[in-house]
Amino acid sequence: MALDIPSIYPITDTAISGLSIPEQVRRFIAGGATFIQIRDKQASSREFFEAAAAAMAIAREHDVRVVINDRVDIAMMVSADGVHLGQEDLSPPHARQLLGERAIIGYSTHTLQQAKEAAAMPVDYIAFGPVFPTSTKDRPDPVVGLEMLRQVKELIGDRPLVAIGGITLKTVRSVLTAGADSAAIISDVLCDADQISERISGLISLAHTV
Ligand code: TZP
Ligand code: MG
Repeated sequence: MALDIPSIYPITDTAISGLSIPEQVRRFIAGGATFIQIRDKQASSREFFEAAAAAMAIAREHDVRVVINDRVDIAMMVSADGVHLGQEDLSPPHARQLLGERAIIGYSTHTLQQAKEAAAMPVDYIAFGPVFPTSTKDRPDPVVGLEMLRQVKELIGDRPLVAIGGITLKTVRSVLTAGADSAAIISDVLCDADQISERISGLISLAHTV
């Protein structure tokens, strides 16, 4: 069955928020998030594992799904719902072999060709971006824009499409209108640690108007 993914998909970033991963997850959930990615490019493996385990305990209390960025091993150890993989991570077929049929596997793509290849892989959603300029990612791929996002939606058919990169309260409607099923957002949610829940609920309300 196709993955049911909510229109707002927040991702943790400790450097931007200044908060621990469990605390970010707590605030995402308080704002109404139901599907979260745990991402931390700076933490050691041990720190990432411990933070992910603590965040999973919170998510489980609220029936919120969590995918782990990059790390299939940590996703398995903390019994996460799945992983989010990039072009340089373990490939989706190999991750599927380890995680089994029920795990959620998301896959980042940055060109039409990559999106087309992803559609032939055992992935539950395809992320495409950066749709807009972003300063969150080191060495980001070239900006793809809304028109290419539309083309990807046509290319991949029913596979859920997640737009990512530079999405804000001002632009979230545009990516959903262009065909994205979900908007993955880091900095616009985390830029003010005291407003994380409010920003999430504002984004969810906006998404409902599309
Ligand atoms: N992949 C493509 S752009 C990006 C990732 C992880 C960063 C998204 O962060 P932001 O702050 O929402 O632009
Ligand atoms: Mg990755």
